[in-house]
This record gives sequence, structure tokens and C-alpha cells, in this order.
Amino acid sequence: MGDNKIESVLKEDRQFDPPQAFLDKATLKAADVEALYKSAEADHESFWADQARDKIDWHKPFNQALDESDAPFFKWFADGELNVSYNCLDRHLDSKGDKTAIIFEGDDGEVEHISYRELYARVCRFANALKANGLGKGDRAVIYLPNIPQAAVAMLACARIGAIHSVVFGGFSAVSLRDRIDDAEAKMLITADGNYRGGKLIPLKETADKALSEGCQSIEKVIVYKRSGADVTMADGRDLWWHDAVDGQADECDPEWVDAEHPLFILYTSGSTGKPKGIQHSTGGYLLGAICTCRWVFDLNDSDVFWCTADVGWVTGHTYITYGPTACGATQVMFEGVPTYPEADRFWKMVDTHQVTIFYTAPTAIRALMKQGDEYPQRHALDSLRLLGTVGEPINPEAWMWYREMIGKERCPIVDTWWQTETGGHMITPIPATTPTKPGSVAKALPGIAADIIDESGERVSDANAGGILVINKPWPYMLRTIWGDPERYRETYFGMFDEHTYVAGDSAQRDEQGNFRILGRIDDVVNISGHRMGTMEVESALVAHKAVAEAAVVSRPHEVKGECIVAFVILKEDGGSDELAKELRDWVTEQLGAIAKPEEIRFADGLPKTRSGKIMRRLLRTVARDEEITSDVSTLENPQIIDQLQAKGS
Ligand code: 6R9
Repeated sequence: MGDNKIESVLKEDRQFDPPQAFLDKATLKAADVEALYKSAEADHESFWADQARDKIDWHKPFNQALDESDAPFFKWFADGELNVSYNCLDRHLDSKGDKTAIIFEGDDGEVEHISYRELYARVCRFANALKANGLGKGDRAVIYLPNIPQAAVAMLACARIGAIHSVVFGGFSAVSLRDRIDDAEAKMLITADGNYRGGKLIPLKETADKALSEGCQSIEKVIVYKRSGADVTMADGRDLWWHDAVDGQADECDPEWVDAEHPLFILYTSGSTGKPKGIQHSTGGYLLGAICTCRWVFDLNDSDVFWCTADVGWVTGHTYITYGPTACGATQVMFEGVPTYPEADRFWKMVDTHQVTIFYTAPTAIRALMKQGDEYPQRHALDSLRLLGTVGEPINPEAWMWYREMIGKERCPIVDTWWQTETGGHMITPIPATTPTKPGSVAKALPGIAADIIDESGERVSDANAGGILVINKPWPYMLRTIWGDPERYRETYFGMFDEHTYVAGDSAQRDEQGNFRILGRIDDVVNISGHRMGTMEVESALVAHKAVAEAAVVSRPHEVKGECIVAFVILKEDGGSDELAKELRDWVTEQLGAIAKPEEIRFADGLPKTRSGKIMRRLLRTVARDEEITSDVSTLENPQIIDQLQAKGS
């Protein structure tokens, strides 16, 4: 079924011009967009330099915009100095001190409005607390918090003192948390006692304790925010409460001015090989991307109420919660809970309550809410909305049309934004005042982004609707700088296929007759579950770490709500595949990696289909997992008889 949907994407010919209602209120007009493209095409480097001078408050101005001398390790604005938290907070205090920065809604419905002045004071106090507890410039702090304002405060406080944060999504397991802490050699962990999501307690501190008991030698201090009130153990001399740490701290803290290339954060993401990669972002270039894309793609301005439903644990939450909206001085909604609790109209109710004007979410959420029925959005007016966005995975036309009609009431453009943890911000997306939108199309690259499609030999794919490898041909300010601690892997992964100026995104794409991009999917062994990346090898490693498992192969299958789901083929050390064992293995993977990695189905067999050279035939396994007919020649397999067994339904 999923495949049919993808098929129907390919034949899409519905197209919608920017609605008049949107154009009437848009800040960025068609002529402005045209001027941006013209200037970017005329001179890539000066274009970005102009943007950087215009949109960032520099402590020390830069002279050189782009330094390519050590490609693919590009530098932007390298001799300039700035502070990100200064740009997100201090510079708004005179004109917008009393303006609401964050409207926070908790899982239980409590609402808190935090002004820019209050946010500033909280960040300063926490920054002072971090310093008092030994965190300094260049040190790493891992943040393992719920999606609450304190997460943004902790991130901005790190930025204020030049410390590098690495946020770990609260849904990740103890093992994943430990691996990330160890890789980053973090000195400090910032977490919470726990929190409620969808009415269910998430025991963050308990999970953190498990992680800390199995490694994490580098951690000196653990700061714990009291959120759930759950009973937790506090280790003497190591753990302290957030409220105690900030008690008595001054609500001013001088920003640490850092070079534009100083790392702002590391964020781990899955790749095609086992270990997650620590994607390292810069200070100046990253901030510029966050601001430009908020202005261009969301048309974000002073009268907006912006709401990005992502969690700060993902890159979307970094750029479009913590940094972009605050750097623009906007008002935004932040939400701790889930879309279906207490009822499936939670999002729509919140849109009305907080008069949200721009709403940004993931296709998986749209599909899940669409399934719940139209009566939920119909309970609410939704008339404050002027722009809708999606991110994270391809959106099927049915969901796109539902979003447009049922939520946007045909009055709001939809920006389907393609980008990645590595790209730092939007790359290929409609610009709402100018781009006619099509279901499933991410439209065109932004000004200053040189996206193209090439084939395996490096030739440009110019035919309409022919697929190829998505690449970015010129460095852009908000690109990743390296993989933390592994520059060779950075070079190899992103610039290894062609040359050191051709960034390979890991996705395949095609263009229609008008040059609009359509993302087809990953070209590596990465699965996209509910908009989150998971490496199949990571799941395989987790499975074989179980005492009963000899070998495992993991593939994806389309899923109606999640986009893709995981099917695992498992070879046991001894006979005895059973429903109980399948359940145990699913729980095991959840415990090792987190719930997003949980296999949808497990099939036991005596062996995996292998070529005579011993390679697992993943393509064949994908066909089997989808219950499709096998059309390829399997006679050259080492063990063709295994196919029948694999095709037997699993549990
Ligand atoms: C921001 C984010 C990146 C991968 C990316 C691609 C997929 C993201 C998409 C999309 C189709 C879109 N992806 N946006 N596919 N249309 N609008 O999601 O970052 O978690 O690193 O994932 O997600 O496959 O390569 P990240």
C-alpha cells in the first residue's frame, strides 16, 4: 500500500499558487525573493557575507567570508567573533524585553509565558551555575531533558559560556546515552528527575543513572531539574539539583565571545555504519542559517506565533525552537506532550488557544492525526494559521492534501522542507510567497544553496523525472564542520564519493519539468521511522548482542503512519524461535537503542540469503519483508532454499 502512495507521488500534477490570504500578510515579497536569488547567483560568497553582516550582531566583524584552503573542512566568517546567546537574547532586550519568547504548554495543560527578559535572566543564572560547577569554554555538556523551556535555557547557557552542548533525545536508552557521553567525553550531564508525556512517566534520571553506572568516566557533575517529582537517587558530590545550582546566582553573565568557527554543538545521528556520528556545527555559520531560513521559509516576523512541534533532542528542535525563533525575536510555542493526549485534537486545540500563525510538524504526525478522523480538527477554528510546514520524511499526497484542506483551509501555503542534521537548516523548500506548491515536492534550493542531481559517474542528471544522487556543490555557512573526533569519517562520508567540493547528502532525488526537486529516499542503509533516522546496522548490532542471536539482518518496509518500519530477520544460535522470543528481542532492541528502533516484525530462519562471496542480499530481504514477488534470479545464491523459510510470516 505504501508503495502505491509513493507511486502516486510520482504522477502528481496538482499545483497550487500561493494563496492570496497569505500574500496579503507576507513580509518577504516575491520581489525580495527574486533579489536574493539574483544576488546569490552573482556572487555566492558575497551574498552570504552580506547576509551575515545584516542578520548577526558581531562582537568583532569578520574580514573573510569563506575559507576553502582546507576543503572539505570549510570555514566561514572565521576571523569574526560573536556569541549566539547574545544574538538570541541580549539584542532583543531594549525593544522586546517584555515580549513573550516562549509560550510553554506542559503535558498536563499548564501554560507558562516567558518573556525575553525572563529568558535572558534564566539563561544567565544557569550559565553562572554551569561555570560554578566547572564547565568552561570548549567543554562538553550532554543535555538529556524533556521538551521543556529548561532544555532551551541549558542550550543557550552553554552557548553563553562557549561550552559545547550535545542534546540526547529523552526517548533514547541508557546505552545510547552512555555511548554519546563517552564519544563526546562530556564533563557534565544535565537531566531531569523525569517527566510525563501522554500521562506516562519517563524516568530520565533512572535511565541516566544506568548510563552513568556503565561508563561515562568523563562526567564530573550531574545537574537535575525537578520536573516529575519522582523519587530519584542523587549521588553525593556528583549530582545536584538545578534549583540549588542556580540559587543565589546573578542574573547577568557576560557572554563569552568566540570565533565564528567555535563549535556550538554536537548532535548525534545515525549513519550507515554501526556507530552514530557526532555532527559538529559552528557558531557563526549555523546561526546565520537558522535566522535566514526562519525569515525566508517561515516568513517569520514580529506578529507571528510560531510553533515547531519537534523535540529539542532533534536538529529540528535545535534550529527551529532554541536558536532560530529566538534569534529572530519571535514568539513561539513549546510543547512537552504528545498530539493524541488527552485527545487527538491536542495540536488543533493548542493552535486556537495560543493563536498560532505558523505551524511546523512531521508527516508522520499528520498521517497519525488524519487517521483519527476529521472531527478532531473540525472542533477548532484554526483561523489564526497562515503558513504550514513539514519536515523529516517524504509526505504522501493524501496527507499533504488533508493538511492543506483540513488544517490550512486552503488558505495556508505548505512548505515541505528538505534538510538534514548535517545541513543545519532548510536547504530545498518552497518559499511561501513565490513558490507554487505541489504535494510531495520540496520545490527549489534556497538562495545560496547549490543543490544538484548527479549520477554515479558524476554526470549531471538533467532529464526531467530521472532519479539520481542529491548533492550540494558549494559550501554553505550552516553546513556541518566535521564529525566529532573523526575528521576522516567526515571526509569519507560526505565528500568521499566525488570530490571535496561535492557534498553527498545520502538521499536520492529527481526533478520535474520545472526543476522542482522530489526526494526519493536514502541511498544508504538508513531507515526513516516517523521522521527519525536509524541505521540498520545499529539495530543489527543490538540484535546480535542478545545471547540467543547468531546473526541478524534488518531492512525497512513502508508503514502507513510511520513512513517506514523495521523488519528483522534473525538467525538463532539454537532452535526455538517463538512469539515470546520475538517479543523479548523487540523489547531488547528498545532497551538498547530506544523505542524508535523497535522492530515491527521479527522473522526467524536458519540462514540469511547470501551471495557466494558471503554478502547478505538485502535487496532480496526487502522484497521478502514487503511480501512482494521475487522477480530477480536467486539461483546464484549460496543458499536459495532459505527463501521459502524467510517468506513465512513472522511475529
Ligand atoms: C531535518 C531532519 C534527514 C533525512 C534526509 C531525508 C529525510 C528530511 C525531508 C526528508 C523527504 C523532506 N528528510 N526532510 N525527506 N522530504 N522534506 O529530518 O534531519 O533527522 O538528519 O534526517 O530525513 O532522507 O536525509 P535528519
